[in-house]
Amino acid sequence: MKILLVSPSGSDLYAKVGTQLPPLGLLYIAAFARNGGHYVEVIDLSVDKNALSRIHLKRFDVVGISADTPRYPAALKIAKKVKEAGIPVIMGGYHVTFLDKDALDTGLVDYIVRGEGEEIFLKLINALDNRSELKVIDGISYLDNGRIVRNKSASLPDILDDFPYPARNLLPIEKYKGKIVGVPLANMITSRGCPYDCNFCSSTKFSGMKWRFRSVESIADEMEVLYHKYGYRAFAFMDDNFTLRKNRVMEFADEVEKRGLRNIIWYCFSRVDILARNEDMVKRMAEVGAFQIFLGLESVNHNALKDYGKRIEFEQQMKAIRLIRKYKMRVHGSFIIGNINETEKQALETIEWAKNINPEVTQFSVLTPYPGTALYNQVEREKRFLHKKWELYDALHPTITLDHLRPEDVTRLLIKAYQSVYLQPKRFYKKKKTRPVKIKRSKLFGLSSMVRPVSFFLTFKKEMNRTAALYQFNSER
Ligand code: B12
Repeated sequence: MKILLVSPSGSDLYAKVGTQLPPLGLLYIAAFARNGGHYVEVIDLSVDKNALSRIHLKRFDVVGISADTPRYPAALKIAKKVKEAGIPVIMGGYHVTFLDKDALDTGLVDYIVRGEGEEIFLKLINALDNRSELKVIDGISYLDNGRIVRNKSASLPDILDDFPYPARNLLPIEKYKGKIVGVPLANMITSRGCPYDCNFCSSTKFSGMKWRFRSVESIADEMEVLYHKYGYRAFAFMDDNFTLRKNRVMEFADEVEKRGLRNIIWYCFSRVDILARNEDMVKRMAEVGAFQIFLGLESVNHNALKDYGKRIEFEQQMKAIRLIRKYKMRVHGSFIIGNINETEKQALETIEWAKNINPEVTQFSVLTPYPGTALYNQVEREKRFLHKKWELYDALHPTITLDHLRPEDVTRLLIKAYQSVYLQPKRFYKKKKTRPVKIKRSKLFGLSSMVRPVSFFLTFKKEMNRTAALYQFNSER
């Protein structure tokens, strides 16, 4: 079959802060389909905005589209064009996994692939190719005479080492501007699943409680390709829990050294409790290039942490930050504004705390109910939805009614939060204690690291003002 895979364009704001990266999920799907003998092309509208109008859709037998929640409306627009060309549409990704019926009811989507899509998509394509039975394919939803057929969920792939690498060569990789401290960044996934199940996060519902992981040899093999063939020196491990098992991190460090992957820097997601109890692991990570660690710090308020189901304590938050800095790495701290019963005072306490910690990268998100999460179900139950304008579900816009804060308060607090952290004078003059990077980086890095926070803040504020007009705050409660 001739397959076109499309990644809709995301918010420009994320690209502006250096997170423009190839869509790994779609590239995994592409690799599987290609290995299954199909012809595949991929377009990513975030880097090539006009790709769709250039492409002759009738050349393809089927078009697959990714849809996380904020990009779902854009995904539907693409689906409309594809359907107008008479080509069947398959949609996959977080949003449609949980709201498959909504998508099918639009009449713009023929099949939904629910959950991790590699094996399911290939089976579906083969079935369409051979005109064989769809009801035996686990993990898909479709309409049959106007009625939704939701086949049972597929079992999650266990042996990730057998997966082909994402088909990066199907995209113009050099066009991606994702960088860390000026060094171009390659993104990778080394594990799937999460046993923590925080109430605002989609990962556990999507990928299961069981943590499935690649061997350190498999990770290093892919890194070698990225290092030698593509020339990358910076890596971002985008799994929810790169550090879940200490032994694997320690073995990974040995493997990186054994392979001679020198002068690299890397980034990963972790949890404060795991770091706080494993100083030896933190030290070892730094020795083999760990440079920046993402921590879901969320809130300084104990009750909020409890509501989020984070299972972390203040002491662990502070210790993890101390350890990261002790070994001269950078903290990427992520905070949440707008817990359902948060007061202005509590939100300001978290903002003040963030300002004091002053993570090198600081991210504030508005608590947002993503489909499939416990939070979404609570908001539905309590009738707290302000709107379902999915494009505004980007964690920068209010979407729910809170007990004490109005939507405009949340927006004001979010602006204040970014302003308090990024525009504080010490960010501009204080010497960084991070270990030096001995890798060639873009010439303008020094200048851009000064300008970027200001430019980010101005763009962010403009975006806030632009979108404030988009909603009518119909607080029904
Ligand atoms: C990296 C990342 C980003 C990067 C994206 C850059 C990039 N191209 O990788 C950046 C930093 C920009 C980003 C931003 C945001 N992100 Co983000 N991100 C992730 C993260 C950590 C990893 C993504 C990844 O590579 N996954 C690995 C691949 C293999 O999985 P995948 O992409 O989901 O693809 C699989 C399936 O979804 C499915 N599939 C996907 N597309 C298709 C298409 C077809 C046709 C088929 C059949 C199947 C299919 O099959 C794929 C293979 O198994 C995930 C968490 C996670 N564990 O996935 C969150 C996640 C995707 N992000 C999320 C969110 C909420 C956001 C933000 C909205 C808010 C924020 N502040 O984080 C923003 C805005 C995004 C936007 N679209 O504008 C949520 C999405 C929830 C939802 N319902 O939409 C996630 C799941 C985090 C979470 N746990 O809640 N993000």
